[in-house]
Amino acid sequence: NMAAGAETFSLREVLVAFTACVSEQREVRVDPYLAGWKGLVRFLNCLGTIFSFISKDAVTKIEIIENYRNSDQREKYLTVQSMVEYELANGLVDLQQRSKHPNSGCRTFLRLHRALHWLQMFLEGLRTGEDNSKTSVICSETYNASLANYHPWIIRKAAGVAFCALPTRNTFLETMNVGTAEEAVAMLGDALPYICEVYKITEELYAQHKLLDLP
Ligand code: 1PZ
Repeated sequence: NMAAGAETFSLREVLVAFTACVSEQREVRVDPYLAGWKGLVRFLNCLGTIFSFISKDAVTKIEIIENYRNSDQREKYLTVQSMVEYELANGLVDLQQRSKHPNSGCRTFLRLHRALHWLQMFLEGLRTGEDNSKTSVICSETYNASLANYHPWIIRKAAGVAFCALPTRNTFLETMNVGTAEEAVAMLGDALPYICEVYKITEELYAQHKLLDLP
């Protein structure tokens, strides 16, 4: 049985949040980005406790950035562009190894950014997959092609075990609560270009400032 309120949850809200991320000046807004991630975490929690170690890490990272958004420097963290500019100009980023600023906005955001790349590939795999394809296979293939490269063996192993608990593609699409599997596929088709755009803008920004390998 679903907890009260959970039945109103829909992955649509998540995708709507990502559509609101890019500003007219092509900047990535932090608040809707975090709102999108919070929705993803709620969705992940619906899939079972075996995914808790993943959602906990995502929550930790969301909260680190939220704390910057609630601090005296909140204006500096309005967009990813202003965050990068502010933290770099003030020496708030550890570039070689984690020491004085282990939880900089830049390095924390980079972890979510890498996970967004996986998400983009995973949702595209789901969207274009055969009716009877296995979500666990789509998930592990896209994970191995992206995020896994940044994770130590023990995490890759735990992730692989968790993926086995994923339901079939059709059940997974229905868990998204956007209607039938066909309707979910249509929504993914509408929403994915926005996620790709958010990813692309961030990737270019980080590349330009040589921040893609932040420890
Ligand atoms: C639908 C199935 C969900 C599969 C999720 C696939 C991603 C697996 C990620 C497993 C990593 C969890 C443990 C934490 C690892 C951290 O070490 C890393 C690096 O952070 P650092 O150690 O440098 O501080 N954290 C990450 O890479 C962020 C991972 C966030 C993953 C969020 C997934 C949200 C899924 C939504 C599902 C629709």
